[in-house]
This record gives sequence, structure tokens and C-alpha cells, in this order.
Amino acid sequence: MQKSYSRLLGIVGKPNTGKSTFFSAATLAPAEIANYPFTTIKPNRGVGYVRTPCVHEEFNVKDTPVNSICLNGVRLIPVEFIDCAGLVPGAWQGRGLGNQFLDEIRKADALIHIVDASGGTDSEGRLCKPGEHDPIEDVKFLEREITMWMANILKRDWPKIARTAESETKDLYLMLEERLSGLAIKRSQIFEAIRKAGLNAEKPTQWSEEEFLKFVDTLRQIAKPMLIAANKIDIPKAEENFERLKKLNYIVVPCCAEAELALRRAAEKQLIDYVPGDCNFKITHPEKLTESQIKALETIREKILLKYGSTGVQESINMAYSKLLNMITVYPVEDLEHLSDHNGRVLPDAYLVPYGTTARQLAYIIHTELGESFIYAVEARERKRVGEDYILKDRDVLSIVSAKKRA
Ligand SMILES: Nc1nc2c(ncn2[C@@H]2O[C@H](COP(=O)(O)OP(=O)(O)OP(=O)(O)O)[C@@H](O)[C@H]2O)c(=O)[nH]1
Ligand SMILES: [Mg+2]
Repeated sequence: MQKSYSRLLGIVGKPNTGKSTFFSAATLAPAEIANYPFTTIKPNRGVGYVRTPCVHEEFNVKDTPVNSICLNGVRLIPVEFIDCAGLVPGAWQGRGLGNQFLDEIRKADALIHIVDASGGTDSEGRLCKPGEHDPIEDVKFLEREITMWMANILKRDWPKIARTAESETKDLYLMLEERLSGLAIKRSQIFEAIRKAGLNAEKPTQWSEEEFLKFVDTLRQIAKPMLIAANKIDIPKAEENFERLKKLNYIVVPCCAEAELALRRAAEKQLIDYVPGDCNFKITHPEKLTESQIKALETIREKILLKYGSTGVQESINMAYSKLLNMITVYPVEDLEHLSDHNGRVLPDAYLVPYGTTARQLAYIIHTELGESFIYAVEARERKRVGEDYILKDRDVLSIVSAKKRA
């Protein structure tokens, strides 16, 4: 498969909430799952998919996907995941190997926070009676752990950075970017965080401790945007907590990772017809299923799919891409007549690109040479010629004409 996963999603949360179950369901990669804390110690990495309606039906063509998959009219575009070890309060100070575990989210571009919405695990991930623990606490706790961990990374060098910036020997944003380079944080995000926190970038030595933390907390929200997967929604107490979680300033998706895993595994064995994210499924081979398996599947249909519209796993991934990372899907093609590449493969690639990407930037993403020799592009829907500054729209099909191609 060609390069396509441009971003990394981190699956995070306290122990025993269902992170590895979510990861396994999303990637079908093996991961250890158990009902006690710290089952995962070494992070799991794998490839899952963003789901988007494929354009081939609209263009009335039969496609031959290369960098992605097309199933029943749904385009699945590969994206990368990291399933992190569970974090406990005080992780940023090293509790429960916290520093090592927090390090795993350095490279993540966005986070899916798996919360046990049933309230059946305490703050350390030990089982308790559903409803006994308040999942809202888990949200507050994780925000604080990540912020404090980032603050800790910056803190040692902060006085020197602030002094150097004020004496104007070096740019503040540049120094912060260098110091945070391992955390996949861009200079533009640092700039935005200082502005949003309402701080004076000219006088960083005058920032109080509180203001410094406000800057780091704002930076966390920008550079590591997070949504909540309200997991274990199948447990009766979870619904009430889900309603409460929705009042927080987050995207909250009701989720049953366990159900998604069961459906994905059944689909893999071709026992059911189900595409990740579907609102229903069809049992194709009832004779190969035991009575209790059929009953379990019917329970998932009734208690999860019909009630919430999906298991929430695919929805969380899609939301992370579209809402947290503002990414859209585009289909570059070479031959506009057949919507194909030079090998005749129709709509071969679907790329995930940030909203705001221009036609020329897309050319660069495909190949540096194509970017350099870009002349214009043709948007396939309206067959309209567009220039280098044309801002791509979601599900655009675009043919790029370059100097090289013309020659
Ligand atoms: N009822 C219910 N149980 C779930 C769901 N998802 C996961 N579980 C269970 O929750 C327990 C913990 O699952 P894991 O996936 O190992 O959790 P984790 O967050 O990776 O745990 P650590 O690696 O220890 O941090 C297991 O017993 C799972 O079967 C769900 O949607 N509903
Ligand atoms: Mg785990």
C-alpha cells in the first residue's frame, strides 16, 4: 500500500477502560485484553481505517483501489494507531511508569480518550461496582496529567528560553518549537496557544507560574486535541454518565468496543455482512454459528446498533480525523476521462489532507516533482480548470496537469 496514513491517533486513558479492545476492533491486530489494570505495558501499534462514502457510485464507475479499500460503496483509508498503556493519577511524576507511558503519546497528532462510562473501574483501573466511580473525574485527571507532563518537559529550560527571547537573541516560538520538537508540535500551534491564552509574547519572563501553565494547557488542547469515547455503553449505568459527559466541552461518542470487536471478527470470518461503522449487519451463515453466538449478535444489534446507530468505534476514528484534525478526503487521478492512474486503475488513491490544502500542495504531497512542475488542475465533478491556490473540498476528484506530463 502507498503512503497514506499521514497522522497518528493515540488511544489513551486510565487502565482497564477498553483501550486495547478499541484498538483491536479498529485494527484487527492482536492485543492483549483482560479485566485488570496494566494489561498493556508495551504500546501496540497498528493500522485501522477512516470511513468515507466512496465517490465511484456518483461518477458511475467501477473502482480499483490501491492505497485504500472500497467495500459496499464505502472507502476505507488506512490510518495509524497507537494503543497506550494505562495512566494513573500522578503519572506525570512517574507513578505507575507514568513518564514512560506518557512518552508514548509524543508522536500522536490527536487522542481518543477511552473512558469507562459505566463507572465500573476506579481511578486506578480496578474493578468496582458500575456507577461507583465518576467518569467525569477521569476526563479532568487525564487533561491534568498530559498538561503537567508537557509543562515538566518545558520547565527546566523555560527561564533561559524566556530570558533569551526577551534579550532578542533568539525567537521565542523557534526556541519553544525546538524544545518541543519530539512532541509533534508545530510553531504555528505555539503561536496560537500564546495568543489564545492571552499572554504577552514580548515579556515571557513576566509570566506567572499560573500563566505558564495556562499556556501549556492551551497548547495541549491545540496540539493534542482529544475526543471522548464513552466506552462500555452496554452496561446500564453508562447511559446516564454518557449524558453527563456530553455536557463537557468535548466531542463524546457512545461506544461499545467489545461489540465492535465481535462484529469485526465475525465479518472477517465471513459469518456476517458488516462494514466497520455500519448501523446494522446481516447474518450470512447462520448454520456456522451456535445458538449463543446468534443470541450475542442479536443483543448487539438491539442494545447497541439500533439504539446508538453504531458501536461508536468507527465514529470515534472518523470524528478524530474530521473534527479534531480537520481532514478531508481527496482523490487524485491522472486520466480525467477514466478517472484512472497511468496503469488504468480507477480512483486508485484516496488521500486524507487537512482542510485548507491547495491543489498545488496536494501535488507536492503526491510527489515533490509533481508539485514543482504543477501547471493547473482539473476538478472532475464540474470539469473545471483550477489554479494552484484552489482549496480542495471534501471528496474532490482532481487531475493535476504538470509541465512534465505535457512535455
Ligand atoms: N462491557 C464492556 N466491557 C468492555 C468493553 N470494552 C472493553 N471491555 C472490557 O474491559 C476490560 C479491559 O479491556 P482492555 O481492552 O484490556 O482495557 P485497557 O484499557 O487496554 O486496559 P490496560 O491495558 O490494562 O490499561 C476487558 O475485560 C474487556 O473485555 C465494552 O465496550 N463493554
Ligand atoms: Mg490495554
